[in-house]
Amino acid sequence: MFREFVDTLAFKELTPERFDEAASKLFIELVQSDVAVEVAEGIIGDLRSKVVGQRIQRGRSVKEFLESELRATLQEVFERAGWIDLEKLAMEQARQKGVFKVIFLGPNGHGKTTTIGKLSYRFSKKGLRVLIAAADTFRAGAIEQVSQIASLAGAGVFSMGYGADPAAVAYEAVERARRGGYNVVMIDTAGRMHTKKNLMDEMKKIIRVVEPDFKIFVGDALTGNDAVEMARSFHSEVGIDGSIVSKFDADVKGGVVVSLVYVTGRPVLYVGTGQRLEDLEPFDYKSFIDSVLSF
Ligand SMILES: Nc1nc2c(ncn2[C@@H]2O[C@H](COP(=O)(O)OP(=O)(O)O)[C@@H](O)[C@H]2O)c(=O)[nH]1
Ligand SMILES: [Mg+2]
Repeated sequence: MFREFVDTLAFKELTPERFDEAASKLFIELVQSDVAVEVAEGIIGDLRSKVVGQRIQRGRSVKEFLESELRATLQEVFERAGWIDLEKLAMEQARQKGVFKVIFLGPNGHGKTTTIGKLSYRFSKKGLRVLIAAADTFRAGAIEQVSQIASLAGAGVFSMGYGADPAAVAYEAVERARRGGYNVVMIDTAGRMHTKKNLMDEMKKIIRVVEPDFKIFVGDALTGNDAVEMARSFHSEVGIDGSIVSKFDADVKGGVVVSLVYVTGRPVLYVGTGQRLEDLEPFDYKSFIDSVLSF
């Protein structure tokens, strides 16, 4: 009895009403940071089921309490997805299997080819020999672009020209890599076909033929929900292992990272921070959460 009385003095219960009132502001904060609306709804829903009914110390505001719980919820989203040191994985697998095969997926213009150049550059500096498979045989200029990027990054290129079957290019590139003593094959793909179904079918075919060790989605931070929708499609059609978010140097709030991780359950490994080869940084979710929740 006495205990209960002390409790009502010391604590207040977080009722659904109190939660909804305070959470509507957090929801707006998330959306203003470019988190996709449905993802912000999902996160607030997760938060709701976790905290409604909890007792908050009197003197502590509901807002403060929810902010710290939201931080913890976001941390869980990132922790569940895990993090992978791709350079380490590439080195281990190249040692074990001879060639580590990575495929890059994502919409046209989101930064796949540029990102391949940046990663090749990082890998080359670690002593890995990288061969880039020019399997975007669709877009005009794609092969010239990849050749130029490869030569800057210290990587080789394998191409069979425009109009070639992308799966054949990827397959032959892996063969070439095995014979040529390369450690890593990075498969560049087209981001657009005549229809989305054609695109997905083509990606599935490449994946069936080369059985990549790692599938990376590349999404442009500036496009917001567009990148998230495409990531969802790629993930449900072929399954991705992680994402890289490009154009983080532009004035972005970064919520697209939260959306990608939430929707795919896979980590963001790096962010692109410019157009130069050096402009790729391993992604650190802890400092990122601080910047998204700027309260
Ligand atoms: N500012 C900036 N531009 C980028 C970044 N990544 C790619 N880009 C640019 O985005 C454009 C499209 O990139 P590209 O690699 O061709 O995209 P793809 O069609 O997916 O292969 C190019 O002009 C790149 O220079 C980045 O991290 N920051
Ligand atoms: Mg490209």
